[in-house]
Amino acid sequence: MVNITEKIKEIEDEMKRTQKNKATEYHLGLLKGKLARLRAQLLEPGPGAGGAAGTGFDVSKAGDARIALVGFPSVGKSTFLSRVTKTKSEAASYAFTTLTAIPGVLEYGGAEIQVLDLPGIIEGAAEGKGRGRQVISAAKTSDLILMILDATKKAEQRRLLEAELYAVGIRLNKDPPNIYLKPKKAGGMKINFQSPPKGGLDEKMIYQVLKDYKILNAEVLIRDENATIDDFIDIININHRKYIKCLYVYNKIDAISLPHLDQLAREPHTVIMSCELDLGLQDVVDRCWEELQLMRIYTKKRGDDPDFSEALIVRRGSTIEDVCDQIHRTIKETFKFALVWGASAKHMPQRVGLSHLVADEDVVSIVGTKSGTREAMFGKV
Ligand SMILES: Nc1nc2c(ncn2[C@@H]2O[C@H](COP(=O)(O)OP(=O)(O)OP(=O)(O)O)[C@@H](O)[C@H]2O)c(=O)[nH]1
Ligand SMILES: [Mg+2]
Repeated sequence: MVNITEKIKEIEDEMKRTQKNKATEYHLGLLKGKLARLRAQLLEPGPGAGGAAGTGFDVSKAGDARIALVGFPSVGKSTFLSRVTKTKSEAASYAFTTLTAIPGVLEYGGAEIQVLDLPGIIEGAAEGKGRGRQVISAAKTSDLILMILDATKKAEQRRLLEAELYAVGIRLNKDPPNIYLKPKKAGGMKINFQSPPKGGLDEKMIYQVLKDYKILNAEVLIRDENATIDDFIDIININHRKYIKCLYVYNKIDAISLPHLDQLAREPHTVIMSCELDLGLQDVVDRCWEELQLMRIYTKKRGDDPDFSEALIVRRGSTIEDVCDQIHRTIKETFKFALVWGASAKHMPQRVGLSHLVADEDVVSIVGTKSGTREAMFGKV
């Protein structure tokens, strides 16, 4: 049997050789589908995949969220970890200083975020070069990827890294495609478009790729007019896809010119820093917090000052009800009203119900019907 990696290489070569035009569109679509299937096989442990290929490092999740530091060797990942957390991760001028995953804790106004320093990855990581696959598996478990880039290196480093992550099914700063696909036992193919497609996806293409996946009966509804064949292939392989936010962080700006720095800083989802000069680090941390879309809610007992040492962490868009659930699952049963101080309150304090939307750093006091249970209602139980 030909090795999966070799088959992948063959398809990639054929794709490179094939000119993109109307006539080759369907053939290229089919090749993309095959490629995605092989890559999924590569990540699955089992015969042909070379053992437990998809497992990451043995670091348990801790804190309110996890951030993974991903980048080529020597870009400053470990230096960054040592600067923003109390953990010291060895940093040195030679490549591959870090050989395993090193967790640190970033404290942010009462929230605790786990930051994972990872070994540097190299081109071909997706196919298993170096510790690439392990690093990428660890990145897949994170809520945010910090792609650490060396500002002194060529611009293509970013594209190369993105390609590695793409190959293992990580989609950065993107929502899952708005496509409905339901394979059926019988009934043939029912393919519908909510509005005429603009992204080059058509019935023939969908039919052909599904057939290649041995799906002959299915219901398909393309809800997004801009959906592409890549999006459709992602939907077929949705169990192997992970949609993760990514912040691009250019380090070592102490070593580049001002115009270059200015240009980098203008790229979307990008921050710049110098770990060496301790420049821009707080900016990076603030941006991380923003990207995680979390909020810190502080609780207050009646008559006491708010407790700012510990925060309840809820997702953006949360209500008082979510805050209650975060404190204790039974607290809603005796809930009467809540008092809120902070950005979400019209006046201080505002008396609100369960559906009130809270804001980051709000102070909340929950008042229950039974005075005996009040003690249990404040703070983490
Ligand atoms: N000029 C400059 N050098 C830096 C900066 N940050 C880190 N370095 C240097 O870059 C080198 C690599 O730093 P590390 O933190 O070990 O890099 P890494 O990304 O963890 O590398 P691996 O573990 O090998 O993947 C070290 O010599 C650091 O002193 C910076 O802001 N400016
Ligand atoms: Mg390192």
